[in-house]
Amino acid sequence: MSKPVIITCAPTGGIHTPTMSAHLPITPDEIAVASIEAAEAGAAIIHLHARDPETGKPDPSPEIFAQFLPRIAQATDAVINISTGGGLGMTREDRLKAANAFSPEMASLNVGSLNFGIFPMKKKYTDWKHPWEPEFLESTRDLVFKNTFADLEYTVKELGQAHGTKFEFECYDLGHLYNLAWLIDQGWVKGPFFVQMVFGVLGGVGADVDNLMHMHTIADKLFGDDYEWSVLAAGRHQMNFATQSTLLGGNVRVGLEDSLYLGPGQLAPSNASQVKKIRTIIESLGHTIATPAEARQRLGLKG
Ligand code: KMH
Ligand code: ZN
Repeated sequence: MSKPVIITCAPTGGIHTPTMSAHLPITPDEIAVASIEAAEAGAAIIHLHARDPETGKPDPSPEIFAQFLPRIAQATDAVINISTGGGLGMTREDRLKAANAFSPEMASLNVGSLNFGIFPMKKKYTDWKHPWEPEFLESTRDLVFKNTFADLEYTVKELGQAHGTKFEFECYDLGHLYNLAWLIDQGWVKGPFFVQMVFGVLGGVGADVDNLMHMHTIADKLFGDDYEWSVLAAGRHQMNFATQSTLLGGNVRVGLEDSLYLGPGQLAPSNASQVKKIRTIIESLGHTIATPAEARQRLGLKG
C-alpha cells in the first residue's frame, strides 16, 4: 500500500498576471481565502507568494505576507511554505525577505538557474489590465532565473541552518537533482528531502512522461530512502502529471500558480476546485491523501 499523497497547493505564484484570469488571487484577502479553501479541500501544504494588491505585481514585502499568513495559520493546520523564487528580476535578498521574517516550516528553493520563458503567453491576450503585464512577460525573453551555487549556499545557510526551515527543492531539469546532491555533499542540508519535480516550463525539462520516469529513477539513485518526491507540471499538463505521480507513488502539486485551468478551455474558478479534482482522482485510484500532520512527520518539519 503506497503512502498517502501529500497535496501542495500554490494559489498565486509570480508568473500568471491579473489579465489572464479573474480567479487568480491577488489581494491579501483573496490569497487568504484561496489558501484556506484549498486546505479545507485537502491540501496539506500551501506554497505562497505575495502580490501588490493594486497592480497584482509579484511583491516580496513581508508587510504584505503579514496580511494573509496569520489568517491562514489561524484557520488551518496546513504547512506554510514561503516561496524564495519570488518573481523574476528580484534580488536574492528580496527573495528571502519574507521567509526570513516569518521563519516558516518550509520554503521553496529553486535548485539551479534556467531560462524561464513566459513570453509565449503574451500572444493569447490583448486587453491588458496593467501595462506591467505584457512588459513583464516580454522581459522573460532575455532573463535568466538566477539560482547560482552562491545563491543556493546563501539560501540554505540563511534559512535552512538559521531558521530550521526545510525546503521544497524545485528541480526543473535533471542537473538540478545533481545540484541538490552537491548541497547534501557539502553537509548544508539534511534529509528527508522534499523534491518538487517541475515539468513543462519553457527553459526546463518538457512535460513528457519519459522525463518524469527518468528523473524519478535518478532521484532514487541519488537520495535513496531519504526523500519524498512530488510533481508539478505547468499549464495543460498539470492534472495529467499529478495523476502520473500518484500512480508512481509520488506526491502532487496543483494551484493557479502552475495552471489557470481546471480542464481543457475551462478556467479554474478557484484553487480549491483544482485540489478537489486531484483529490477525486487520487481517491478514485485507491490512494488516500496526507493530512498536514502526516506531511510534517514524513518531511521532518519543525512544526
Ligand atoms: N511556478 C513554479 C514553476 C518558487 O516559487 O520558488 C516555480 C516556483 C518557484 O514555484
Ligand atoms: Zn512559487
